[in-house]
Amino acid sequence: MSQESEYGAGQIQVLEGLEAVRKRPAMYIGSTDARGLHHLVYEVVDNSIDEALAGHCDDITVTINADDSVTVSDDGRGIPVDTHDEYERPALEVILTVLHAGGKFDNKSYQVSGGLHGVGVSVVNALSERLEAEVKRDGAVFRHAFEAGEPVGDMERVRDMDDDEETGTEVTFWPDTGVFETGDFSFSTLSNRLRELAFLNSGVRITLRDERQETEDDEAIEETYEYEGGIREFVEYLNETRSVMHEDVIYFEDEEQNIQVEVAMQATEDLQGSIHAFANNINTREGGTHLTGFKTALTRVINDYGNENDLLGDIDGNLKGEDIREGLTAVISIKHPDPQFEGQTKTKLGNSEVRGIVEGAMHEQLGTYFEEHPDTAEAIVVKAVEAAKARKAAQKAEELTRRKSALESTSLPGKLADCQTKDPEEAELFIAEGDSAGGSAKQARNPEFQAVLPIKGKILNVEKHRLDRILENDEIRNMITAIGAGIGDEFDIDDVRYKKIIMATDADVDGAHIRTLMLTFFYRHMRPLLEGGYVYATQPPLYRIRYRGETYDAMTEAERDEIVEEKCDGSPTQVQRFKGLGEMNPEQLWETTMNPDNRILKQITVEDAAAADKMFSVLMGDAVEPRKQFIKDHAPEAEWIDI
Ligand code: 0RA
Repeated sequence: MSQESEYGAGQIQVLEGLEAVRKRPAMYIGSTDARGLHHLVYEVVDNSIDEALAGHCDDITVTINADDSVTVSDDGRGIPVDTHDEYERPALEVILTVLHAGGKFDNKSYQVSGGLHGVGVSVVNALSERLEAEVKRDGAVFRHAFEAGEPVGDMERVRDMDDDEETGTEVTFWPDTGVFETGDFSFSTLSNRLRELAFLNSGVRITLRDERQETEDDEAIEETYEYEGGIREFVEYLNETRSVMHEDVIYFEDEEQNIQVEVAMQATEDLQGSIHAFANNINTREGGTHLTGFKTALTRVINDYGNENDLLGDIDGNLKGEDIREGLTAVISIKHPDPQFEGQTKTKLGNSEVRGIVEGAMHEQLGTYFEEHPDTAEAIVVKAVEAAKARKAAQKAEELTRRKSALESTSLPGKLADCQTKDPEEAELFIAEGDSAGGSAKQARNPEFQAVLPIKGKILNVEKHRLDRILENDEIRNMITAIGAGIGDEFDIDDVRYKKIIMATDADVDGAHIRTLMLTFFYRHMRPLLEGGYVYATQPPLYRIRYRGETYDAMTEAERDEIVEEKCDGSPTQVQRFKGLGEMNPEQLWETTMNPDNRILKQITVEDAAAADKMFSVLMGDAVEPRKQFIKDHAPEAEWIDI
């Protein structure tokens, strides 16, 4: 019997759709690494958020179960269960098996998901070994299960409920281990995104539970995010460790042409700005029309205020946008019925009408705010004037380095041992802590493609200095010239000389500190380097164990003990502890840390700009108490700082 006679036309379409997803998962969820894995959760949560935005849901719970499956439940209307006309199957089954079916069921006046990868729950289903859905609606509980996206049996009506009004959806899925490179959900990754969603959608309560490990009192780890103040509270959260220049967060909202605009901002004494733009709950890292509208209006309003009140006397001409944005924390969030996402990572908002709407709203409302709060307005302008002066000083310093280097025979730093290849794709730069590690690395390296730049221990904490001071620092200037792509606004990723920039620091507290200082510098002044995944950290072993002519390396004490027991019958010939890279001889350094065949590198990525910003401001800023708390909270993971 041929397949065609077994299945109706609708069923064939379903199977073809699922197969397409399983064949090319990355097309639907971006990737099959940890990022893609977490995306499955976001995809389901987005549907619950849509229910919340439509006013039907206020509680969402995400549970990482003990068996590494995830359950998302909400108290929305419940996925419809009545029979679908075209498919002659329960709507629940159609929504979970037909690509993009979700939106067609409801004339949702406002559907926010469907943005970046908004592909619908059917994609999650296709990429899960198993998925179970439980729906409460119409006075009954319904269940349906799927394997690899295909229904297992028919939807069942499990029981009637006493309470006719009780509704909701609960989806549990077991990600397909054959599709994803990892099945390990990260509490902190989920927590950052769910917290962000709670900030962006005020009033929604989102709970994250982790049932994989229990705490001392047998409780699952649980956090709840609920912010009545929405993005106002987001800005307060980002500014927790910064000294703010005015108590209240400036906030306004507007709606035009069915486009909702919200802006929250607060100026701080800090030097780092922290501006985050969202469209339909998606972090538009590449910016777009909403951000442009915001920046244009901000620059104009502040310059107008400065001119009218004679506050710009000390500088020629007007303040530049970057002067004004120094130390400014802002969140811009728009919700659009038909968002256009552009750019390399589809995180740039393209809708041209948005620019004028945001600009107009900002101009009017910020103008009014300044009239009503002249002290705040003046403080902001005075700070921007200082920033403009520092910018001009930095420009001079930059011109100086440029001119100086042009005069020198080679513009590369003298301490750099460069590699032979000029192809960035192959070239690696090891930034080594201290002259002894640097010296060893220079001997150990393969000079064809490995360059070594030793830096003196603690580089400048860039979180606390403006660019003019930063450029006076030799270690930082050496890094800038070695990497070769400029700095700050001038940074051009296409000019990088190495596509692997490897921080080679010791596996101790000082090493962690130096890594953090370097990362702060990369994050604040060469961010595309991190976004492009060009930054790595070495993970040198802590122990080397010898037994019967074999050598084993251990990254941790536990691993050492395991090797001693299992490989050396409990009595190894030698156990050597490496205190630092500088103590390894060149051959050991090559074998353990530099040889691409053996070494373990940790790629540093920035998943979430707001979380990274928060981390750097807490770790590197002035406030001491929040830093202690942050380190306490993250102590188990603090050995490696993941941003
Ligand atoms: C289609 C139509 C309706 C709701 C939903 C889908 C829905 C989907 C999900 C996914 C997770 N939670 C969800 N909650 C609802 C509208 C149903 C109606 O008109 O009653």
